[in-house]
Amino acid sequence: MPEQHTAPVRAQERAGAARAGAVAHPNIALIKYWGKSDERLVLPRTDSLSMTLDIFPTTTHVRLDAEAGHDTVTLNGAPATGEARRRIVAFLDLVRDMAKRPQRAVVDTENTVPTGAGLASSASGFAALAVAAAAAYGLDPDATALSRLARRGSGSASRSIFGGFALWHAGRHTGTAADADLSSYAEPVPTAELDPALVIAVLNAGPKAVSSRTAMRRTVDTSPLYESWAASSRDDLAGMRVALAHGDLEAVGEIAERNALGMHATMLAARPAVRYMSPATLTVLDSVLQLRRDGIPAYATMDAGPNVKVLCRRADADRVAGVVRGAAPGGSVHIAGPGRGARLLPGGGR
Ligand code: 2P0
Repeated sequence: MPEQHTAPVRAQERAGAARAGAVAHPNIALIKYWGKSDERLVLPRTDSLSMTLDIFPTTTHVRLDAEAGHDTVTLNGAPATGEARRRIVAFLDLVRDMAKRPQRAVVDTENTVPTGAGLASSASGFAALAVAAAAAYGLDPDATALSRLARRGSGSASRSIFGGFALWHAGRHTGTAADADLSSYAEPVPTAELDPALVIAVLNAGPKAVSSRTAMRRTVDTSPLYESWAASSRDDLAGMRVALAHGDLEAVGEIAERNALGMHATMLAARPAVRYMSPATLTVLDSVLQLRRDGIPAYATMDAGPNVKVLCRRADADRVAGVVRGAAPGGSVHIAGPGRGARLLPGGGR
């Protein structure tokens, strides 16, 4: 085949494939995303920084169906309904718009993380969907474009495109919507040798009372503490980047813990208050303080739920997990390390 035909043929093959599978992992923010500057484009008020995990993968398959009049979405073996379905269909509409292909899709997603429990299932979910849907619809985005696309599904998903540590840029809040959209994406953050673990205490795997989307909107709109947290989060990010570059786990942990507690303080001051922490959360936080008193570097972070994630050295993870398990006998405790970024499964995923 003459050389000049190679690229178009490949593009045609991609366009013809119409089926793809992808896997992505959740991430836990050490510098939190809490608050949007644009709801439709999912632009955050502040930069955030996370570690992608090596546990709790989401696997998603997307197949185009030229005959179908609507999308079929299955989550963990059951038809998706309500808000979950609406968000996935809106995301597919965006991909269809970009690809200029109208076909409806059959989406099948398996989450291994408890959905809606503040463990970032929307991060792994929309990262896997972005990778699979882009491929199925014949798009060929680079990692930055995939991160922007995943962001439109759920902000934190922009970070799960990448493995290890990732920084999500809030982007420019001035100029056109297109400029703002282009300027907000995640990218990998180089770190010195760190060998970190996150010990994850799942204290209540049930769905949360207030969605993070609603809670962050209420916080920005009503919390008198919000602007000061956003300002301090910028300083925290600068300190975090230095701590990661130096491989200074104690500094990483101290900054992560204060950033998370500050975020929860903004919500407690919202009107009406949003409180995700439960008595079990506080018991685990006490056990983390005790670990530090005993000379083990261990630092807590919490998201939009009662669960606690404890950052420590990999070498200390079993001991930390034992202490956390003792503090939260009703929960389950998991040890995660840094995981890989979102990726296509070979052979269209089947
Ligand atoms: C984070 N969280 O940085 C923060 C900290 C929860 C607490 O990202 O509205 O599900 O879909 O963009 O990504 C949870 O928010 O929210 C979240 P949307 P998302 O991980």
